[in-house]
Amino acid sequence: MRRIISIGMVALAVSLGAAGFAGAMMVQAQTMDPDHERVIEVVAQRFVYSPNEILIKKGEPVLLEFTAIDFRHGFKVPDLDLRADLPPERVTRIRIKPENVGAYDFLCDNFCGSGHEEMSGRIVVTE
Ligand SMILES: [Cu+2]
Repeated sequence: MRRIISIGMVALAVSLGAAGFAGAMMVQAQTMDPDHERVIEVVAQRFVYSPNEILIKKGEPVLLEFTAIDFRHGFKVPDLDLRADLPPERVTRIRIKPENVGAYDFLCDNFCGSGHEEMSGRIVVTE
C-alpha cells in the first residue's frame, strides 16, 4: 500500500514537472517571438539592389542590412516614409515592421549614373 502511494507520488511529480517544463518552453517561445528580427541583407550597386524584391509578413520585425558596393546609393520607400543614405564604407541598418499588406516600391534617390533611373525594387507585405 505504501509502495503504491509512493509510486503514485512519483508519477504525479513527473507529470507536473513535464507540464512545468512544457509551460516554460511555451512562455519562452512567446516572449522571444516579438523581438526576433529577421535579418535581410541587401546589396546595392550600380544599378541594382539584390534582392530587388523583399517579402515580409505583416507585423514581422525585419532588420534590413544594406551594403553599398560602389557608390553612396540611396534607399527610399515613399509609401512607408523611409529613406537612408547607403555609404559604401559601412553597413546601413534599417528596422521595419510593416503593419499593412501591400506592395511598396523602393528606389535609389542618389543619382549614381546613367542607369540610376532603373535602380529600384519593392517590398511585398503579405498576410
Ligand atoms: Cu544608386
